[in-house]
Amino acid sequence: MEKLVLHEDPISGNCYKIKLTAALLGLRMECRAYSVLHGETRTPQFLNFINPNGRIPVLQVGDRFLPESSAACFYLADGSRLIPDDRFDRADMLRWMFFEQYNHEPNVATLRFWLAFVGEDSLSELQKSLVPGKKIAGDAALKLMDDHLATRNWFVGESITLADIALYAYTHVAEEGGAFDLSFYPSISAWLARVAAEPGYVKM
Ligand SMILES: N[C@@H](CCC(=O)N[C@@H](CS)C(=O)NCC(=O)O)C(=O)O
Repeated sequence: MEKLVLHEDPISGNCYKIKLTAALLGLRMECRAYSVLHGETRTPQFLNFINPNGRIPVLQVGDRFLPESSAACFYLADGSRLIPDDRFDRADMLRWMFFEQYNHEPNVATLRFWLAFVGEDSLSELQKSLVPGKKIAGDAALKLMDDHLATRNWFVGESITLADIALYAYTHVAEEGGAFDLSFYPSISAWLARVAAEPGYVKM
């Protein structure tokens, strides 16, 4: 495999998904840190050479740049045990990764970032007005996950896949900032412990 460099911010769960995928697969990857809070992904240099979308994570493979956490995880895990062999299960794994990006991350991750890192007093009026709706939508996503996990150990199939990694990243830190209480979701809590017990697991 070509040299791998992760352009990241250590506070970001999107970046952690890629680091956890690499760790579970025993892949070596260099990390370069940028501060989202200080706007370091919005410099002309970053926009011109790393990601015109101004966001981390970006996985650099040799001299090519791959933004979007799900795409980067897929690149690393292609052909590995983290992607199911079965055609339906493979599509079902993508279903949960799309769910994570649409229903989970914009609510659970955004509220963590706003409340635990930006601070409630520093939010704009627009952001403050969005907090209650994001809390309702985030709890709906967590409830759906908890119901799914009530009868199974993993999101898809009989072992950990990228679906679990994608959803684990922001779920295990969902309580940071105080918007969510994981004690309401016992099946999620048991699943979090299963992920953390995987050989090669690394903390965020
Ligand atoms: N859909 C993208 C989301 C990336 C994203 O939102 N990155 C945030 C940090 S987690 C960021 O770079 N924010 C900085 C900014 O928007 O200026 C992914 O999954 O990688």
